[in-house]
Amino acid sequence: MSSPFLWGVASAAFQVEGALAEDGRGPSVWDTFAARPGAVRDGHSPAVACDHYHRWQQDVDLLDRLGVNAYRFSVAWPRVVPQGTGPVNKAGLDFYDRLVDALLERGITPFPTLFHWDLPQALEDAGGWSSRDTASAFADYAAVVADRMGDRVPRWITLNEPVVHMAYGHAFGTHAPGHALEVPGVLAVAHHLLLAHGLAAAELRSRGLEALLTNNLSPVRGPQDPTGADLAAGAAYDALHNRLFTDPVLLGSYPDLSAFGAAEVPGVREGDLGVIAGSADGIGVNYYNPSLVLAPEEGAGLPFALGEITGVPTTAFGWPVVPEGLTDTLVGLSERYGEALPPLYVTENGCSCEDTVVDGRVADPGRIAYLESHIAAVDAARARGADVRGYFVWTLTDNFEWAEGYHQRFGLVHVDHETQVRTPKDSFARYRDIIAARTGAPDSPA
Ligand code: PNW
Repeated sequence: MSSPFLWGVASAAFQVEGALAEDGRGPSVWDTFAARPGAVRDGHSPAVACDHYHRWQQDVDLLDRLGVNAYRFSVAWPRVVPQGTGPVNKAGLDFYDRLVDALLERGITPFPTLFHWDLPQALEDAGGWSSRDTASAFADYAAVVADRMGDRVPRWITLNEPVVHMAYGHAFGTHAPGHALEVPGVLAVAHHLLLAHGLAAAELRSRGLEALLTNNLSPVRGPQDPTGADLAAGAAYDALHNRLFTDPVLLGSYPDLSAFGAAEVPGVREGDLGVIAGSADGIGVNYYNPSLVLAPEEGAGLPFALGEITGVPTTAFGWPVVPEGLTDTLVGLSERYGEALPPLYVTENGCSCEDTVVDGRVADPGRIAYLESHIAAVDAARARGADVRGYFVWTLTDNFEWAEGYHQRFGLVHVDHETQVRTPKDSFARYRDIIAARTGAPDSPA
């Protein structure tokens, strides 16, 4: 019997939980980074976020009302292993254990992610993702969590969006841990993230569990009349954004990174690619928008430049709305990787939109249009043969949007961050109706 198509929503521990110093949680790189003046817009604090750590039952009730059959959340490494390695914090594991049971009681499949950017600060102090040891620490932590919940949770995502964590956290310095490394240092971070995935996948699989890797993918658009230099720039961007983490896992080799002046990826030891190759039982795709890639100016630091996609609507975040980009991404993966590609899951898709309160209702027509068009884009990809097994809206509740603080609202549920009152938006009702209409015949791409 094939399992039903998963209709879900996604969240991440640091963005919703709050309670950063409760029940033995250790500090993470995001606790530290968010406290730096200027790091988060208007100095917004993640200390409370959606207070999900205390209000999780209310949030599970919302999931139940929404009618999802799956929920993607992340486990906070610093709650489970506060110092990154060493003693396990039972209270931390208990929290996720209760959440898993509450989801299962309502027929909702838990779809956890083990790392959504909240590295224990103690590991950062020991070198973070620039250190190979962080990869083995991650595998040990994955084993601890799997031993506790693997009896009820068969499918695990190891890392969320390593490309964004690498680029924003370690090259631009706009996300935690806030480093601005040169190309070799950035690529070493990438390799250690991949190694972490591979080692954790081995732990999960040895327990009979599935290991998935989720990344942010962004199909490359060129200018109307591309030159050879534009095409070369597009290929370089594609290698970095879309292939750096996928090629090693699916093909066992790194893409050509010579445009970045990197003859090889630093830190790769004999046997590493063997650990990484074939280590995914599914690929999670987080899709928000395509990228317009152009030839760089002479003497620019990177082999590409990013342009602005015009002529389409934009979200409140300023991101262009291009649903066909999701079809292109899913079909493109199938074409590029063929038989080597495991099942696909759209593990995040959604938008930051302006909400208007009308008669106590939160109207968000922009989000409804976004979701409808992107769900249609998934259908189109499935009709063209892409093996897509699930779709997760980012996100359930308006939450802490990293360096943007509470300014970007991606939720199906409005959260008043003063009172923590949750109000389902119009898009919540619309998504509920879509799910209800389609869970009758879940596997038909209709
Ligand atoms: C993802 N970009 O982050 C993350 O997985 C979520 O935690 C986040 O809330 C969500 O998307 C919305 O931003 C991204 O600038 C951060 O391309 C930045 C980008 C993409 C994704």
